Order: sequence, then C-alpha cells, then structure tokens
Amino acid sequence: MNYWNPTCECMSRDEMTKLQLERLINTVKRVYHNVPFYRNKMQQVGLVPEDIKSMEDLSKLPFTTKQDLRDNYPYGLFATPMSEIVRLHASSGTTGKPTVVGYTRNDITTWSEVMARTLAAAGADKQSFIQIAYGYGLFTGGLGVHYGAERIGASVIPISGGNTKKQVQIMKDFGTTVLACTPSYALYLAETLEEMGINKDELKLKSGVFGAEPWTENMRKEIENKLGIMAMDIYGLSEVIGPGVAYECKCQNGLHIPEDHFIPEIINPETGEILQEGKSGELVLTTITKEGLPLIRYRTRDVSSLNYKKCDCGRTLVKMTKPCGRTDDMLIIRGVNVFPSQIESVLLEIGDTAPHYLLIVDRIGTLDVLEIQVEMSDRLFSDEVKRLEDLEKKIKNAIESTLGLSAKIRLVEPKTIERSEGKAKRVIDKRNLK
Ligand code: DLL
Repeated sequence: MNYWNPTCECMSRDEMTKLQLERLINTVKRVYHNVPFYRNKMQQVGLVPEDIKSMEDLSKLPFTTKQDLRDNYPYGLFATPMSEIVRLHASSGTTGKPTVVGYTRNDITTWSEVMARTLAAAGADKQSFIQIAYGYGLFTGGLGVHYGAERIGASVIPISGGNTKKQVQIMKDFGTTVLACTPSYALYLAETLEEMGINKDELKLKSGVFGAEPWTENMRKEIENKLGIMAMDIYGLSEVIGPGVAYECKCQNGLHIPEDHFIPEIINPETGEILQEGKSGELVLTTITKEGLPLIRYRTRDVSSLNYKKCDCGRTLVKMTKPCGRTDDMLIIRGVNVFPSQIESVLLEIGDTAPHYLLIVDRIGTLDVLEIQVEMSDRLFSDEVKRLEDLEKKIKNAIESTLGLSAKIRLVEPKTIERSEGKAKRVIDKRNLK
C-alpha cells in the first residue's frame, strides 16, 4: 500500500533494532571523535563510545538542546569538514539567532529518501503533479519536499509560498494532484478558490501533505471537505533534517517515523525521565545516519506519544501522535495549561465560524485575560445580532467546559484576521512574562 521502500518501512522489530544499534554506535563514535562539544559532554558524565553496546545504553547519553546549537553558532556542532557540506539551511526561530544546519551529499540523499517515503504514503507517484507551496530558501519545507518529489519521478511545480491567486490558477491549469504547504495556507488557498469562483471539482487534486505547524483533526476535516482531498500530516524540524521526520499513511492515525534514520524517545520535559509507550511527553530524536550535523538525543520541545503496534497499512515503523504543540508554546493562563490547538479544536467543533482565529493573552493587574477572536462566516455576518450573541455564548461555554478556562469571545468580520502563507501566528501574548 503505497510504500516507497518496503524493506525499511516493513522491517521486523528485531531487524530494525539491530540496524539501529549498529548505526547508533557508529554515530556516537563519529561525534565523540569529530565534535568537541559531544566529547566534552560525554566526558562530563564519564562515558566513552565503547559504553554504548545496546539500545538501552542510548539513555546514558546526555540530551542536546536548541540552546546548544545556538551556543555553537554557526557551525560548531558539524561533524564533517566544511568542504563536505553542500548545503546550509536555517531554522525559522523567532527569537535569538537562527540555528544553522548543514548537509553533506549523503545527507541530501537521505533527505530525498525519507521525503520520497512521505510522498508515496500520500499516494504520490510518477504520474503525480506536485505543487510545492512551502517556502523555498533557508526554510527546509520547499527544497525538502522538492527532493522527495523528484526522487519519486513526479512532475514538480516549484511555486514556493505566496501569490495565492496565481497558485490557484496554476493548480487548475497544470492539473496539480498533490499539494504541499502549511495547513493554514491550504485553508487560505481553499478560500481563494471559492472567491475566484472555481469549484473544487474542476481541480485534479487528490491529496495534500501539510505540516510545519500544529493542526487539529477538525482542521483536517475542514481542508478535506473544502478541497475534496485526503489531507496528510507531515512532521519535521530543520535541526533533524527538515520535513521527512514523520509522515502519515492512509490510515491517518499517527505519523510513521523512519526509524532506520531517526530514533525517537518520549520524555517528561521536567525531569528528563523516559516515558513508556503511549504516554504523552516531549519528543526526543537521535539521528543515526546523518553526517553533517548528527544529533544525539535532541529535545524537540514537541509534545507527542509513541505507538509501536503494527499499522493497518503494513508498516512496522513506530507512529507518533499528531504533535499537539510545543512545550514552549503552551500557554499558562491563570494556572491552566492550554495549547492553541485545543482552542482550535473547540472552535471548529462548534462549526459556525470560519477556521481563522487569534488568541490574545494579556495581564490586567494580576489577572490573566484571554480574548479569542474568531472570524464569522459570510453567512453568519449577515445574520441578526441576537444570533451572534448566542454564538459568542456558545463558544464561551464550550471553551469553559472543555478547557476549564473563561475567555472573552470576539466575533470579527470575515477576512479580517491576517492569512498566512507559511506558518500561522495564532497567539499574541502581551504579558511580558520573560
Ligand atoms: O517546519 C520542517 C517542515 C517543513 C515540516 C514542512 C513539515 C513540513 P522548522 O521550521 O525547523 O522545520 O520547524 C520545526 O515546526 O519542531 C514543530 O514544532 C513544528 N512542526 C513541524 N511539523 C509539524 C506538524 C519545519 N506536522 C517545528 N505538526 C517543529 C505540528 C509541526 N507541528
């Protein structure tokens, strides 16, 4: 069922563990000898590469964090001479210096491989027309999908982000079958399609690979209905490779991690303790084939859990649950922990509004206040005031009963919340907590 590499995607657990251990041992040796940062960290806890003999020994190794990458900016954690690096990308971090990542020629091959698996799982093949509306540039989205699409032999449409009307026109004229962009941009495209008077049935779109930001099951339904496609979640982060770190299959109930390249763990973010299968916590990833920038136990800050049961699609690769947010994106409002995605889920469940919203958190005196701005649908906008007030109340009650949080709801006019062409900005936190 749509495998790109059945040998690796459907390998038995024993074989996989054997392969992983061999690759892990090599990676640890390589970073110990080539990267002073890793050598120092291992020496601090009294470890030498020969101590890593089984998969359980992975937990002896120290974690690596984004701060470590920043402290060693730009190239301090690279494990090969710069002459072997054929590409640099950088993370889209909004605070501080960006983190720089480097790829050797083999790393680009690995990236193409994991992205080919991602696209094949979404039904793409040589006959596909893949419109890549992720940004090209230092962001890994555009080029990452590009490599996978070329590897598969599909016809690539490298349009990059933005220019939304033109995107729709091209989608129609070129016969795009697979769309690649952020889920928020997919919605914007769907909205623009409507505005341009084009019916989804006039398109050839079959599926989309959406990621780079958290999105809910309700958002998935919205995109699938509006575009008439299967919307697949894809996950990744530049530090680890970019997109290609995990991908959904047609079962759409978790994202497969190519474990022959990346080893996942879930930890309690407060204590660092490893959590059992099924428990939710921070995802930690170790790369075992990367050459340019190998990462040992990298703390992603993304919240997820793991499931090792064989999937109905036949893949044996572990699945991670849809990341619901980042430990550092979690808002704490009057002591209640909330992820923006939980609010999104409630809003879309109610359904009378457009899927565009903004959360504004402020502190008045000592009290945190949350305002949720939600766009009305066109239909609702022309409705009577009474119905709007009722809807505001309904949303307020739903947020209160599901999240235990009282919020001020403000229905705003259609098309007033800024649309995003890349990662959406959903939260404005005015509290100055740092
Ligand atoms: O966003 C790589 C990517 C490009 C992934 C295109 C998927 C598609 P960064 O800019 O380094 O890399 O941002 C990585 O984005 O740690 C998550 O917090 C978030 N993220 C990425 N994919 C998902 C997803 C790219 N499917 C950060 N669901 C990660 C939720 C996601 N969050």
